[in-house]
Amino acid sequence: MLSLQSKWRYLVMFLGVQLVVMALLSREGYHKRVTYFFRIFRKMETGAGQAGGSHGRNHTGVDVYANLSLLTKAQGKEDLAYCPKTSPLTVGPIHVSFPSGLTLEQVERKNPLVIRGGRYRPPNCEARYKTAIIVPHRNREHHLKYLLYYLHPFLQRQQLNYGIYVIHQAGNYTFNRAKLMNVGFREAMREESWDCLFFHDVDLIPEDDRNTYTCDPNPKHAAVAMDKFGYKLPYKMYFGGVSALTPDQYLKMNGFPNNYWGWGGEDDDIGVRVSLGGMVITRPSLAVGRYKMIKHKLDEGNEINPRRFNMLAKTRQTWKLDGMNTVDYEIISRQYQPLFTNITVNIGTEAGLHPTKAPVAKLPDNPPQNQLLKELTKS
Ligand code: UD2
Ligand code: MN
Repeated sequence: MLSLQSKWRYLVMFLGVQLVVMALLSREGYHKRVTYFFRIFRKMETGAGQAGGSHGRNHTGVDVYANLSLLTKAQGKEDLAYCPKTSPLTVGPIHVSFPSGLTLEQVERKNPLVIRGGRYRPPNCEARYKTAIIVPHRNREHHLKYLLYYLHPFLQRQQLNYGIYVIHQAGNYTFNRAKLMNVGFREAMREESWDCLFFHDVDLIPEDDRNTYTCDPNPKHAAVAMDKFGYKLPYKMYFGGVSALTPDQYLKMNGFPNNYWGWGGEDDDIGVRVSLGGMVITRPSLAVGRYKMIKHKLDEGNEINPRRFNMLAKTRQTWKLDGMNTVDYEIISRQYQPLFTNITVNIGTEAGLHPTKAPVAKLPDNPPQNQLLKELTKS
């Protein structure tokens, strides 16, 4: 027979076990509530500095560096098996914010497997795809830092063999995004037979790692849903921001135009070239092709091109006469930096590579890019 005292003891033990079970069951829900709360705060903190903030549905996502610690250097293995068709490291939405004080050294430390020139290959399997990222650039070092911070782990999550090329326009003549892309195409292909080239604005950060940086059977427009446009495609033929082509596709449309100086028009010209080259534009879904654009103003030396509409009306007549077959430039330097290959190039002006008289942009006297390059070459 149980005594009264031991009955109480059993009752207390029973209640204790129940309490433990309840605590365990509610832990997940509790955790979710707490992280949700933190995310709201994080959002309030970062939303203030964003271009347009985060429109559309709530899409916060994970840290882009989460789970990359699973990657370690291979132990002298020679014959690696191909990586799986879908990377087990991708998760979907990525959290993107732009905290101040980020340095390139920090980005380097976070990406120990990236080698000189901004190259990477998966340590434990043979990549199925080789992708080059081409970034047209001048005087946007601040944006480049964030792009590198996010793009390196993003591409590693996708188990790609990749390289990042920054095509830096030398001097202070008018900027020409599309011509820089042609330079990037030729110079990247000179180094490696890339399967796919991603033409990438420096200020666009992908927000979902299922947006795979590989090519499709037709030219792909990847930046379909940007915060800047309320996470919608602004118009059907839009081809700006980030696009991806195989070398064959690129050459089929004679590359990009060289004659769009200043802001605007070149992206639409490229879109028209896709169809003139007998191809169609493919796109990821709006849920996956999401990007944040780092807020900025129109740059000095990239003033709106007033002739862009007239030029666009003539693409059908000009695309075979101007493009990859006519691009002329002079390489000033090629530097294999820890996180990217920097190609500084003179692309001249409309009046040729060495114009006697050309309008000159008022760039800062001591452009930050020089400081950055100095800083990098020191280490
Ligand atoms: C839009 C398109 C862009 C391009 C441009 C018109 C989006 C998100 N992007 O960008 O693809 O078609 O319109 O030309 O809609 N850059 C520099 N330094 C400069 C100027 C430009 O590095 O001084 C580079 C940089 O990579 C930048 C890109 O050129 O992201 C496009 O220029 P933008 O960002 O000023 O133009 P935006 O945002 O209107
Ligand atoms: Mn921009």
